[in-house]
Amino acid sequence: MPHAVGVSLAAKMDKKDIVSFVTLGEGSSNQGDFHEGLNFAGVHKLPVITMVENNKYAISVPLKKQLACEQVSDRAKGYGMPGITVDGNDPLAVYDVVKQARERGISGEGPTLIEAITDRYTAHSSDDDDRLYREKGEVEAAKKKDALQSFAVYLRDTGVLTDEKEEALHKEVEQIVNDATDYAEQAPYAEPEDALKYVYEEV
Ligand SMILES: Cc1ncc(C[n+]2csc(CCOP(=O)(O)OP(=O)(O)O)c2C)c(N)n1
Ligand SMILES: [Mg+2]
Repeated sequence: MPHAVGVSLAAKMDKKDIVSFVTLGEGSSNQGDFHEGLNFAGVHKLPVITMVENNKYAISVPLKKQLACEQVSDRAKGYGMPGITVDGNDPLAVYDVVKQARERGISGEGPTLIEAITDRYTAHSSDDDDRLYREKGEVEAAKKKDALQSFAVYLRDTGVLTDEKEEALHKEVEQIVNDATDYAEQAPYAEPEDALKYVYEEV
C-alpha cells in the first residue's frame, strides 16, 4: 500500500498518466499500512486502485473475526473514496470495475477501493491444515465456482477458445513460468549494501 500510494503521488506531481494498482488479501486489510495508505490517497485524491481479494480467511481467521463492519468495501467511506464489491470469480465484472476505477484515476477524480469476493481452494500454506477450521463441503462448493473453469466454459461457448488455442496457451504459460524459475534460481544473491538503496535520495 505505501509503495502504490507513493507511486501515484509521484505520478500526480510529475503530471504523468499513471494509475497505480495494488492487490492484497482481506487479512492484510486489517493492518495499519492499508488504512494509512487509503487515507493519504483519499486526502490527496491520488490515482491509485486498491483491490482486496476477499477469500474470507486470513490463514485460519474467518471474516467475522476480522471486520467489525460488513464488507471490506464499507471502509472506503471513511477515506472519501468509492468502495465497490464485485464477484471476484467473474473476470468480466472485475474488468468492468477496474476499468471505471482507472478512468476515475486518470481524470483526476482520485482513488477507488475494490473488494473482489473469491475463495481459497487450498490451505493458506503447507504449514496450515484447513480441515481444522472449515468444512470439506465448503471447499468443494467453492471449487465449483472457480473462474478458471467457468470462464473457460464461457469462452468455449462463445467460440473464443478452442482445444488448439487452450493447448498453445498452456504451453506458453508453462514456458514463461519455467523461464522465470530458472532465472530466479540462477540469480546471484543481493549484496548486503543493496538493502540501503532506494530509501534515501542519493546525492
Ligand atoms: C506484517 C505481517 N504481519 C503478520 C504476518 C503473518 N501473516 C502471514 S499471512 C497472514 C494472513 C493473511 O491473510 P490474507 O491477506 O487474507 O491472505 P490469505 O490467508 O487469504 O492468503 C498473516 C497474519 C505477516 N506475514 N506480515
Ligand atoms: Mg484471505
